[in-house]
Amino acid sequence: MKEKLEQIKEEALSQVQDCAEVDRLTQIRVNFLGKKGKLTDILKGMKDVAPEDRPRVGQLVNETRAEIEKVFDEAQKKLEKVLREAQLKSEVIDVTLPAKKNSVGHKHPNTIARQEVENIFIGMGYEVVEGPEIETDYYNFEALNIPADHPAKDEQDTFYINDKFLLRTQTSGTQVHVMEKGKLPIRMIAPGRVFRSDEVDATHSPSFHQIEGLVIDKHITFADLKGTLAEFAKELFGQDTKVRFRPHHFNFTEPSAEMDVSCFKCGGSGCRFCKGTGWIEILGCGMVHPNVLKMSKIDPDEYSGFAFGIGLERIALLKYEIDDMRLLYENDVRFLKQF
Ligand code: 2NM
Repeated sequence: MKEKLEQIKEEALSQVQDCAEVDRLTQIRVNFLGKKGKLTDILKGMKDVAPEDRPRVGQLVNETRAEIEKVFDEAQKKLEKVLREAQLKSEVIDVTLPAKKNSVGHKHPNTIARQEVENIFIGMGYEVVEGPEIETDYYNFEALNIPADHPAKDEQDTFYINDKFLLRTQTSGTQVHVMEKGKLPIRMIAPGRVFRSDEVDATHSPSFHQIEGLVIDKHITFADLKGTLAEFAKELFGQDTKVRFRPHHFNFTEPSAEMDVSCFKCGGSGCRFCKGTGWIEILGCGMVHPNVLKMSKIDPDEYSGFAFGIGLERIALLKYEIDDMRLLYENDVRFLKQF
């Protein structure tokens, strides 16, 4: 009996030593210690042992069992430790690696320019109002004192949807909507997309953006227009910026003018940027025509106002010294993300 136990123990030890997998170890454990295991078989042989020897033999079996169990437990712990270490090794994170750069996107140069212009006028107490891109002939032309036979109404310049509706060629329609509401005074800017049937080139596109401004109150004069737009130019292009007004014609304003700013590249001495003139044209403006006020039910004897229109792309091109408007629309991210 004793020899048999020794033999089983030796056998178990040798199998455990050779075992490198937890599953296999469990199998071996069952083979030796399980209900049908080798050690259990031995216990079945107890009935053949002389009764006086049974306690001693029983103790021996129990001791052997304890020893084998101990060996199994240690082997299992060892194997599990090896497994754990292998897993940890495979999951190692190098915290010293540089982080991946997060790409968060950026504003389009048009958006930057629009927000800059908006913020200057918001700072002067103006309201930002957006209107529809599809207008009626009345809001885009008639209400702005542009008669039916005016060349600007020509099919060549305007995208007509039908007899009544068209794609707005300027944002002034939005100003008319506000004037019609009759809440005075008005201090507003109307930014937005406009459409003209133009061929694409470095300075033209069939769709571009405008910011038009409108002020209506009692006693508004051309001096208010000049002071306001001179201040705007200084805030946009720098405090040293000078402005000049050249007479012009718009149907919706009288008198009308175009405003130039002193070249912010050369300071006015003349350079390639301002084509040697020292001045750069940036907007059209004027005193709102009495006919325009009347059509929107505002009494021109009581109220007067000034208005202006700025081409947004032109501002963006000037500010960022881009020489071709098409670059703003081709959406090459490598180009756009520079600004
Ligand atoms: C310009 C130039 C001058 C203008 C006029 C109006 C309105 F609706 F009040 F009559 N809004 N914008 C205006 C005046 C626009 O763009 C070059």
